[in-house]
Amino acid sequence: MDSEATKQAEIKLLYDMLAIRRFEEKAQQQYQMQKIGGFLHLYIGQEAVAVGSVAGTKHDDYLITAYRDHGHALARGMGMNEAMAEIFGKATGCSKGLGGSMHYFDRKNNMMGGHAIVGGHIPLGAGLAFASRYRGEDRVTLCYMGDGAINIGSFHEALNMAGLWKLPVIFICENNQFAMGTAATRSNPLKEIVDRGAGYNMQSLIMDGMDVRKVRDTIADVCGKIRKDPQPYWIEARTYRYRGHSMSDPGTYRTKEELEKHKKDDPITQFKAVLIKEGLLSEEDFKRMDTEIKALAAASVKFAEESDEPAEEEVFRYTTVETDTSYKPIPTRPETSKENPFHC
Ligand SMILES: Cc1ncc(C[n+]2csc(CCOP(=O)(O)OP(=O)(O)O)c2C)c(N)n1
Repeated sequence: MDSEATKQAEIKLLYDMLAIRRFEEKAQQQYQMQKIGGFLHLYIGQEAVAVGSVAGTKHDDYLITAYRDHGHALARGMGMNEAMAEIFGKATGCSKGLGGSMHYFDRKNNMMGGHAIVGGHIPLGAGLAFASRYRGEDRVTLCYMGDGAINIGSFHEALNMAGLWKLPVIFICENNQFAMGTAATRSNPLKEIVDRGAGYNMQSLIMDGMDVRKVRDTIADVCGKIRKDPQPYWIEARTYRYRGHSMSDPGTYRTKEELEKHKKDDPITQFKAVLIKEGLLSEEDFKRMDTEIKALAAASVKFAEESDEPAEEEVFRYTTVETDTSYKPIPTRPETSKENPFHC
C-alpha cells in the first residue's frame, strides 16, 4: 500500500469504531424511548476487537458471533439502516425484522450471524471452517464468544473437533471480564483463559483487545499462518464492556472506580490520540467524522421508523421447514486425501 492508502486504512479503523459507538448510543436512546422491544446488548468498550479483527481478515473469511453482535456486523460492512431496522423489527432489517438485535445476519458480507444461545454458535463456527476446508476454499473462520461461553458443553465439543481435524478457525474469546454479573475469575478453574487452548492442542495467545492496531496485526498474522498451514487458534482478547450486560442491568457487581479505570483505556479515545500524535488526523478531521457518523445514525432511525413491519405470513415462513424438492445432494464427495483428510 502507498502511504496515502495506509493513512486511509488507519483512519478507517477509527471511523469504524466510532460508527459502532454512535450507532449503539442511538439504539440505546431509542430503546429508552420504548421504540425497541426485546433485548439490547451493547458492545460499547469492545469496538477494537471487532474492527481490528475484521481489518485483519479477507472479505471471504467467515465471521460468526454471539448476541452482542452489532459491532461485528457493522465492522464487516453492514449498513446502519439495515442494522437499525432489524432492532426495530422491520422488514428492511438484515434478518427481515424477524431476528432482532441478537440475530443479525449478513450473507453478502460473510457474517454468519449473531446467536442468542450462549455457546450455541461455537459448533457452527467449527462447521463453517470444516466446510471451507472440505471444499478446498481459502477461508478462515473467526468465531467470537464471551468469557461466559467457555464452560458450555458445545464449546468443548467444537474445540475438540477443531483441534483434532485442524480446522482453519480462530476462536476469539472476548474476555470483557463478566458473564452478566459473574466475574470470569469466579467461574473458571484455570486462572488464565488463554490456557484453555492447550487442552485442544491449539496455538494460543493473548491479545490486547483495547488496541485496534494490535488486534488487526495479530489477526492478520494468524490468518496468514492458517492459510499456509490450516489449524485452529485460541485467542483471548482482553477487553471491557462499559455498559450493562443488557439494558436492564443495574451493574452492582462492579464499582464505579473499576469502570472509570477501564474507561481510561477507551479504544476510541486512545486511537484518536495516536492518530493525532502521528499527524494522520486533526481535531477538525475528527469532528467532521463524528458529525458525519452521527447523521448516519440519526438517518438510520428515520429509515427504521419509516419501514414496514414484516408481513404476517413471513413469520411462519422462517419458523417451519418447507420441503425443497429442487434440492439435490452433492453427488460425489472428494476422496480422502492429504488436502482433504476427513474420515467421515
Ligand atoms: C445456554 C444459555 N444459557 C444462559 C443464557 C442466558 N445468558 C444470556 S447472556 C449470558 C452471559 C454470557 O456472557 P458472556 O459469554 O461472557 O458474553 P458477554 O455478555 O460478556 O458478551 C447468559 C448466561 C443463554 N442465553 N443461553
